[in-house]
Amino acid sequence: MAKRHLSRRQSWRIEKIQEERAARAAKRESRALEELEGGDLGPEQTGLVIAHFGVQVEVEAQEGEQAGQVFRCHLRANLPTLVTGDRVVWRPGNQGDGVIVAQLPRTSELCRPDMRGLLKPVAANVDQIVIVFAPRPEPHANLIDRYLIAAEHAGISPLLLLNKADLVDEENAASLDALLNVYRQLDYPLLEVSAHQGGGMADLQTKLDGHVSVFVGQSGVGKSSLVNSLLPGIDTRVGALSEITGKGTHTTTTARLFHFPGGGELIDSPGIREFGLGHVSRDDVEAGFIEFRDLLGTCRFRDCKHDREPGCALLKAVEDGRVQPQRMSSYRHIIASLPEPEY
Ligand SMILES: Nc1nc2c(ncn2[C@@H]2O[C@H](COP(=O)(O)OP(=O)(O)OP(=O)(O)O)[C@@H](O)[C@H]2O)c(=O)[nH]1
Ligand SMILES: [Mg+2]
Ligand SMILES: [Zn+2]
Repeated sequence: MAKRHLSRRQSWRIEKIQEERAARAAKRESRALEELEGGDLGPEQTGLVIAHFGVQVEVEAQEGEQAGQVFRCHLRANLPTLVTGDRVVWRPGNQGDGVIVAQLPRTSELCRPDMRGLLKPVAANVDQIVIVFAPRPEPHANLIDRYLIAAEHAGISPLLLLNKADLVDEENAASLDALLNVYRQLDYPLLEVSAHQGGGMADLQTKLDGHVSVFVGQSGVGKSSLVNSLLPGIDTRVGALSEITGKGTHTTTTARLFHFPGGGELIDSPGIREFGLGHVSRDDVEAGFIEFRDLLGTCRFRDCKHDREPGCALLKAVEDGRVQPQRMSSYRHIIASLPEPEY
């Protein structure tokens, strides 16, 4: 479709229509909430947010007779943004609806900036980030490094997961192996699996048992397919790659939490186009490169930018082979993409 240039008047109309639509939705929501609050609400109890839909969330009851049942809940005003994995206090209403009263403190929070660069939590209370990639769509080391920084920043252990191992062929084997080697050398845990053919899936299950994990990665790498393979009967939606671009088609639209029968939880999240790191500082980025840790602070100049300064410990380490050139260039790329610091 050809891009149409909208006149200012047209853009203004569209914006106005969207505003009116949002206002109507907010009004409907507050009426629904009023009605619930006016009726007979059950006692306050704890629950787990298992999915998020615009102004409402799905909460799984954790106490009493209804434990395990799912309720569509409305949010009281002034609540912080809730995400999948959040623990909440809520009150059941009638007909499977409920009201969230409070958010309980989080033990961890994985965040990423939204389109406007504002920090947005993606999942709460997880203890493992599974960074999924595949031979197709083509993996980007820089994206993996960004996830690793976010994981280190949030204090959550990462697990690197190459899915679609059945698609490794003569053409892509060498470059994939080079990519995997970068992370093997850094001692990051790494698994190769195929959601379709089942290879490696038992090892993956062992790594997930007893943990609260979140699957992250580009659209189309097979996160939801992995969920379906691990949890027969779940049947969450998967989508083919675009024939034109070879990229994922953004099939999963909301993060959703699943339980393993033997204990542990898994959150499937929507794939991303790009993972900005607007919320971290230069120091955070450096801390996210674990192989830099012993080197930081040992450059000749205290304010060394590790660019071409004499006596730079990082540049020396690259020369000596202690830091991999690929990681150094990834580091530079990420630093260059950070917003200018404000003084
Ligand atoms: N060959 C092969 N294809 C796979 C495998 N796992 C998933 N796929 C295919 O990859 C495509 C994308 O799978 P999804 O599970 O929807 O990917 P996703 O990561 O959940 O994508 P988003 O929800 O868009 O983020 C589908 O066509 C799957 O059938 C695998 O192990 N081998
Ligand atoms: Mg998906
Ligand atoms: Zn330096």
